[in-house]
Amino acid sequence: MSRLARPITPDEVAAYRINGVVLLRGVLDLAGVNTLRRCIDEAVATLKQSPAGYDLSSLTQAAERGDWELLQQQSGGQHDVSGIIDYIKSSGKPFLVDAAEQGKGSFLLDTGIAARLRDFKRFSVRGALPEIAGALLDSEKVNFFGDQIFVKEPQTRERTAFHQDATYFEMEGEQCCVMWVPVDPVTLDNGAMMYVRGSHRWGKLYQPNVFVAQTPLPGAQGEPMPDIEGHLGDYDLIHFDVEPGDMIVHHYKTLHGSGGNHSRYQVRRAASLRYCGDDMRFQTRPWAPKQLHHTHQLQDGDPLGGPDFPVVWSRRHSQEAA
Ligand SMILES: O=C(O)CCC(=O)C(=O)O
Repeated sequence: MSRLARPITPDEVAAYRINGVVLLRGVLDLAGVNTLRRCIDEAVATLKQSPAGYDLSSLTQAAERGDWELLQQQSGGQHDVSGIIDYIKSSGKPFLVDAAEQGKGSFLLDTGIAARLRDFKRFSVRGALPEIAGALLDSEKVNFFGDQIFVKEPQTRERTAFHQDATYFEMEGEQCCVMWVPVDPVTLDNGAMMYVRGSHRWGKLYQPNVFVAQTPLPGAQGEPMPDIEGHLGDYDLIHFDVEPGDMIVHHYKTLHGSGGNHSRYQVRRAASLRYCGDDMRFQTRPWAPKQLHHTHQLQDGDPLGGPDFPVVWSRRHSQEAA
């Protein structure tokens, strides 16, 4: 669990609402961040055993070599990997890689760590993070609903394609935020996140993509994502250099992406934690990545609740405790 190192200010709440993203500098105690780092390392060490764990660099490299055997081996878990690679190839869109980078490092991703690691769950559902969500979402209560880890080792060439989280998630509404919590110093050189300022208010739901190319997920509905990578100068992009103890929070409709890791030594490890407020409702999206640990049977329009969407903060309890 992590403690709030300082209160969230009204200016930070306003920045989140207006820009769709806010940097919260020095908001987490370092003991909490150290616990998170240990959890991320444990998840990475056991990535091969996780049905939602992927080494995206080894997959893109296998696709480039045409190693269908390896791609098929990876297809039994969260994603039909070989089907997706086939679909990327038929879309004619390239993998998004920083060409100058040799590609010695890997882009690693896993989903649902809170369901596997007790300390990761405590970090997500108690202490500072639910409290921050309460402050930013202006909600009576906050539900936790999911997590991922994103690791870019030194000399990783794979970018994270610009995307909008909303259409990867089976829900709709406005009160949903995503916390990107780094456990390493991060700058543009080793893969800082970039956000399109104000894009959460464009009134659009974009097709989710495959993360390492602009190709949409098979069957995905929504507006085609603009080619942001190809026209970076046309967008109002913001990024933040961050240190352990900082976090970046974005609205789930804010467009964002990141580059590869060009550092020779500095790994870039982060967790992404997702929280919902009162107005969020369940919405089926058949193309959305499977949440393998979920067991609910919610119908479209149902409020979120139950063990997959636990209530982790409420205004009433926080006022009583104050
Ligand atoms: O770390 C990354 O490159 C991607 C993170 C992301 O897309 C997210 O947290 O929603």
